[in-house]
Amino acid sequence: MSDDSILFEARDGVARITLNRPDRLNSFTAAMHGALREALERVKGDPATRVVLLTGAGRGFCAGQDLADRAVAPGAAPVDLGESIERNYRPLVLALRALPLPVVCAVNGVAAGAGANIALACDIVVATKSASFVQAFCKIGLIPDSGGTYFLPRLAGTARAMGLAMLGDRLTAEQAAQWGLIWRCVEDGEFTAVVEALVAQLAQAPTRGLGAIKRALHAAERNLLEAQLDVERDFQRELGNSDDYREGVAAFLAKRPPHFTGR
Ligand code: T3D
Repeated sequence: MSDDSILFEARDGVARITLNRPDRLNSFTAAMHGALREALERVKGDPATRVVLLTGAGRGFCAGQDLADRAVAPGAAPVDLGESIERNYRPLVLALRALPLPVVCAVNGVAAGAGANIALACDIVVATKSASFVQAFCKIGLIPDSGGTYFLPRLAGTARAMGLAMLGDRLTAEQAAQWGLIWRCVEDGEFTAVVEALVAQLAQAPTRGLGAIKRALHAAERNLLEAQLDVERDFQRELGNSDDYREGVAAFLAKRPPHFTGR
C-alpha cells in the first residue's frame, strides 16, 4: 500500500485489511482513507478474493475521524465536514455494501464514532468481549454518520438508536450482540480462532450466492413483499446457472463434501 496506515494481505481467498494507526486507536486521517480506498479497489479487481476481513491493529478497532488531523478550535475558520463525508466516509460505506463478497468485521477493541458505524456497514460483525461501541458524535456536537442514523434504528430500534446517539455511552460487545447490532460477541481468548474459522468457511463458500444474498437483503430494506419476491426469483434464476449450484446439488446427492469455486 502507498501508506502503512492500512495493511493489506490477500491469501487463500481472504483479503485481510487492517487499520493500522494503533497509537491513535486507528482513527482516520485523509491519507488512511486513501489507502483504504486503494485496498478495496484491489479486492474488487481480484477474482481470487472470496471474503474480506476488516480489523484493527492494537487495542482498538477504530476511533472514527482523527480529531487532530485538521485545525479545529474556538474562533478558527470553519471546516466543511460535508466535504469530508462526501469524499471519504460516504464512498467507504457504499463500497463495503456494494462488494459482491462477504465482508467480515472483526472488532478487536473499541469502535467509536465513524469507526462504530463502519463496522455496522460490514456484513458479519464479530466482536471480542472486551470491545465496545461508542456513538461518540454527540460529545462533539455532531450526529452519527457513516450510516449510523440508518443502521442503528434498523438494527436496534429507534428507542435504542436514540439513546446511543444522544448519550454516547459505551455499549459493550455483549450488549451489542444481545441488541442485534452484531452477529457475535466472543470471549477474548477465542476471538482470533473464531474469526479465522469464519473467514476460512466463507472463503470456501459459493461466493456468487453469498453476493446475491447480500444484495437481496439490502434490497429488502426498501421493498414491499411483491417486489422482494421478484428479487428472489431473479437471483434464483441467475444462480441456477452457476457452477456452485450444480456442484452443491451433485455433492448433496453423492453424499460428499462440496468443492465450490465461487463461480
Ligand atoms: O470530521 C469529519 O471528517 C466528519 C466525520 C466524522 C466522523 C467521526 O468519527 S466524528 C467522531 C470522532 N471520534 C471521536 O470523537 C472519538 C474520540 N475518542 C474517544 O472518545 C475515546 O478515545 C475512545 C472512547 C474511542 C477510547 O477511549 P480510551 O479511554 O480507551 O482511549 P483514549 O485514552 O481516549 O485514547 C487513546 C489515545 O488515542 C489518546 O491519545 P494519547 O493521550 O495516548 O496521546 C487519544 O487522544 C487518541 N485518540 C482516540 N480517539 C481519537 C484519538 N486521537 C485523535 N482522534 C480520535 N478520534
